[in-house]
Amino acid sequence: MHIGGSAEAARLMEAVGVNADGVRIMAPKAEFRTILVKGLSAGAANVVKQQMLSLGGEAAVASGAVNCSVDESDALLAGTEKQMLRLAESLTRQPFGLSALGEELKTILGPKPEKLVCAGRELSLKRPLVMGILNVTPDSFSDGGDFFDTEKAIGRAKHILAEGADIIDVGGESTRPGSAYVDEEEELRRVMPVVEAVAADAVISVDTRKSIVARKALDAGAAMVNDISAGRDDPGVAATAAEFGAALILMHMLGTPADMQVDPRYDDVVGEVRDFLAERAEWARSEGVESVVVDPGIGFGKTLEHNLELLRNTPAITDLGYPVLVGHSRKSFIEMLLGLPVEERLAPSLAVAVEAARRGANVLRVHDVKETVEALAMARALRRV
Ligand code: 8Y7
Repeated sequence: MHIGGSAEAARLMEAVGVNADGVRIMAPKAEFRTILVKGLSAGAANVVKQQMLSLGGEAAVASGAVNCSVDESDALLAGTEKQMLRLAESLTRQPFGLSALGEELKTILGPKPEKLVCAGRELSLKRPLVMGILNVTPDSFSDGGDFFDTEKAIGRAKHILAEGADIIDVGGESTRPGSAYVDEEEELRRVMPVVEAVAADAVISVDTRKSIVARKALDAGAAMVNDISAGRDDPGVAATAAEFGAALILMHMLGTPADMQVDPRYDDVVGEVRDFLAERAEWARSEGVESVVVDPGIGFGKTLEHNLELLRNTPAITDLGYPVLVGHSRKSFIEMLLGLPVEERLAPSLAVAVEAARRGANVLRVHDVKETVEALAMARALRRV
């Protein structure tokens, strides 16, 4: 994992008085990176190790890889960003499937997305964005359905904006574990008045799995579609988002909202979530979506340890090259760790927001907008980036 290294190094170099060319050349030498590559053949692991050593870096491989007494080995690459870039370049000319690894390393080392374009609006990703949650449902778990009343919901949307939210996520279908199905008329009846009331003044994301709901909300001025099924329930969401130039949030979920928390299992939770998101993002792009956002789906078919592992490894998701959304706010994994009821999960939710942002998350989906904006601003001031 790396933490804002070359940006900090570049800033220090500018302060030293280095010119722009110098910063470009030297900053990659000032950032140390470690990258874990999984499942190389013993031969490939040896090539990677030799290359990395010749570049002055290191590649830690299984002891049996050297004499091929094991078939496979992971490799922990360690070196400066510059050494990693040179490794990527040389691997693209190698056999044993290493050219694909070279290309993947280039994506990981390449520039991170700087903005999110959605329906003609542009959101800068230079700082993490805060997405305020607005559930327009009678059974949402953490606000008890307080905002089901349309007037109340519109008032709440305005409040979320005044608190500094960059985006409002408006949802008419509860996805809490075991929740009931909501038909499209009902979902539209809940969501549309809010979208119509605030779309002119705000970036609205519509939280829906149905393309018909997405279409009506986008038509009324929404700019994003938040699909927790990642297009698996209704593949039409991607073409619909594409038609409006809207951003599409693709979230990982194991199982369905009804059964997802029944004994979720993974061999490698980070790898499986990452591969799923890579596949869904490719699919969305093939449907014409230009602004894809990926989301590990905290709490959607995950144990406490799965959630923690995904949050710790946020960089493995940002490495895909798409903006990353994290939705951790007040979720039950906090209760599993700390035993706190939902109304007492603010402090741990803020800690997760700060740590996720530090690891490269671009959008934080939260209930407590004002507190999250303040926590992120303070944390950012201390990092100077
Ligand atoms: C998430 C979400 C929920 C999330 C995205 C809750 C709708 C449960 N969680 N959408 N929705 N990511 N993209 O606690 O983590 O808010 S519903």
